[in-house]
Amino acid sequence: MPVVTRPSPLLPALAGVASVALAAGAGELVAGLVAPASSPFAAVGGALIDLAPSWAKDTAIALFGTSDKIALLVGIGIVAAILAAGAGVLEARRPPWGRFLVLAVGIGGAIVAATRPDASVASWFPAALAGAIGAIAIRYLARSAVRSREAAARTDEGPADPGRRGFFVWAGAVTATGVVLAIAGSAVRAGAQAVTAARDAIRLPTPASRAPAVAAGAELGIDGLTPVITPNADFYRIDTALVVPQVSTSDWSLRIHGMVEQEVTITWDELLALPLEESITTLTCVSNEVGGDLIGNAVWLGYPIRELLALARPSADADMVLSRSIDGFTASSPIEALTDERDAILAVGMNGEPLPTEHGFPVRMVVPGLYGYVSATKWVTELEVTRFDAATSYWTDRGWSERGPIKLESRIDVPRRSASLSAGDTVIAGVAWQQHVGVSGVEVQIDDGEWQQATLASAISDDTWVQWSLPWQAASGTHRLTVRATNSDGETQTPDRADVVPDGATGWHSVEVSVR
Ligand SMILES: Nc1nc2c(c(=O)[nH]1)N[C@H]1C(S)=C(S)[C@@H](COP(=O)(O)O)O[C@H]1N2
Ligand SMILES: [Mo]
Repeated sequence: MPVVTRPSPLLPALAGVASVALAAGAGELVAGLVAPASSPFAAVGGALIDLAPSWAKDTAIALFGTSDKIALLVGIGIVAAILAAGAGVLEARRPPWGRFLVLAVGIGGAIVAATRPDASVASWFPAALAGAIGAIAIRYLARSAVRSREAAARTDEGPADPGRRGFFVWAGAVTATGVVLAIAGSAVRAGAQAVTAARDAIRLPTPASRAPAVAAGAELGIDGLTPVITPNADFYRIDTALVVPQVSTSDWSLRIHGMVEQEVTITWDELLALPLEESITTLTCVSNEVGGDLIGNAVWLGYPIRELLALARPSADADMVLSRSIDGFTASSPIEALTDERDAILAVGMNGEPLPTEHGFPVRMVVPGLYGYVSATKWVTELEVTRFDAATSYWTDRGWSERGPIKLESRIDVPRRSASLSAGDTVIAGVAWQQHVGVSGVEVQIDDGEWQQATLASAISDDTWVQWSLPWQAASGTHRLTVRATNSDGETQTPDRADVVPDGATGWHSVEVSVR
């Protein structure tokens, strides 16, 4: 008969610490990947700094000097370890309360991270995931701790028994995994910060040729109407990158190869030394629904792809250029769109700044007139000159059309859908586009009335969208407003509704508004 003693809390406490180490490491890595600006630890630390009374901050600074933040993180780590040990003991004695405690701390961390001033949409995720991983880990490790203790009590083999050894191996492996994940997380974050810092330090050269000044009349200045140039922060973002690629300018180069007489490779410094041109081009996503907002217009700075291709001397048989990004995305562009007179460029600047990382830093393609999926490769590193019958690309492999010329479309921005406004003088306004063709007119229909000519703002060029407006004497009641554009070839936008797959939506945009 074994001696009855109160079971030692050591193993369950270790189980708790190991589980939380794994959870914290996973949280740090996921934070590094999805929300580089924040980690659960940094978020909780930041919140504590903000919440701490000033005497506490002063004491911390007096005690730790410039290491006060490290001291804070170490402090958070110690508190987390104590909580973790407690959760392990709790889980061993009163399951599932230990699990719940870990999960609750994770959710608390998620709430803190999501409410930090620099939070992004994904900031809550790392801590919540960490809580879930910690809860699962603690369930199994605490149970294994209890079992090995019971086995030890039964066999009386003491500390060397296999159950106990097994537990230590498991707990050690789980802890080590957590540490490795945390290191990977901080490496990812450091990489992202390094690229961001390098980007901030870049001074783009003065353009050799400027875009035509945006005429004052291009911006109608109507409340609620989309501005004619889209600020970078508001520019839509579409890509397949779960993690924004972090490409440093020193690592970047572009290789032009395939059906060419001369392979060409160009580095960042070489590209920046070329005479860069400014151009204004509206980008549109093929997935933009009628009335959708996957469209934006920017002043780009870049070098004509035409000139680089000329250096490589493409074969006359080539009809396509397959551009490839650092993360393996590919786009297949008709070679004529890159070699004709249009402003198809390798862009390095967007609205006066280096490209934002999520818009392709350091270098992307911009091609007027083609949807992004067949032209606008971000983080581009390769142009392969080839043929449509020899190669396909990321989206054409998935059922989207081989060719992606942008379709004629128009959109009502004001009044907003289901807006309610007062009767009397008001205005209907929006944007219309068919890049590289141009818009010559916009008409608006109110309910079943006659189509009325809207006023077009001055177009920047055929490669950009154009604003339009129409004064409206709104009578009370519910009204349906519909818009259609006519392009520079005299073709009027089709009313036929087409889905975005395989080559872009068509149909007229309508909004329903109620007038009081
Ligand atoms: N590397 C890479 N480039 C890409 C994509 C992508 O998934 N990966 N998506 C394309 C698509 S579908 C569009 S619409 C545009 C969007 O560019 P933006 O995010 O700068 O607006 O980028 C294009 N370039
Ligand atoms: Mo797209």
